Amino acid sequence: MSERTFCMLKPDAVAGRHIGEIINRFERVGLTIERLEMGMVTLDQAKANYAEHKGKPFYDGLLTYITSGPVVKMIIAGSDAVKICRKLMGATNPLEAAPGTIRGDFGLVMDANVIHGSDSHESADREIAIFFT
Ligand code: D4T
Repeated sequence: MSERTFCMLKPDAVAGRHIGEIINRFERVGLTIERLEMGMVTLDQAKANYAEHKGKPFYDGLLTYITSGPVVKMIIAGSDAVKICRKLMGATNPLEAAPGTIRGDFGLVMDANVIHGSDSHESADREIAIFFT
């Protein structure tokens, strides 16, 4: 069944000039880039997106990092888009992400792990509402 997910290329992906190569990975499996916008994440958007991590030791650094430079926000559509995008992204920690995955190929450390993608349909709806108001 076709569905939509939210993905964001984080500041390190943009600064590293990896936008084209990463987007290509979604398109070549047959997913559709339905909406795309480059810009800064506001502090309010960052807090809303990472509410589940509030109080954790890495929370403040996460907010600082995600608001530190331009990102690319996307709505990606296709069959099982949520799961396929997570599979292409690889494990959260680049140290564990397999070679061939986005984080495995472009990431080095957890603090700057290249890309964010919704982990469920509910998160996708919530995150699309946060970032595409
Ligand atoms: P995002 O949300 O960025 O797609 O990542 P994940 O869904 O794969 O992972 P997450 O929510 O657990 O982590 C969000 C974000 O926080 C950073 N992080 C995470 C960190 O710096 N230290 C940590 O211990 C954890 C768990 C990396 C991604």
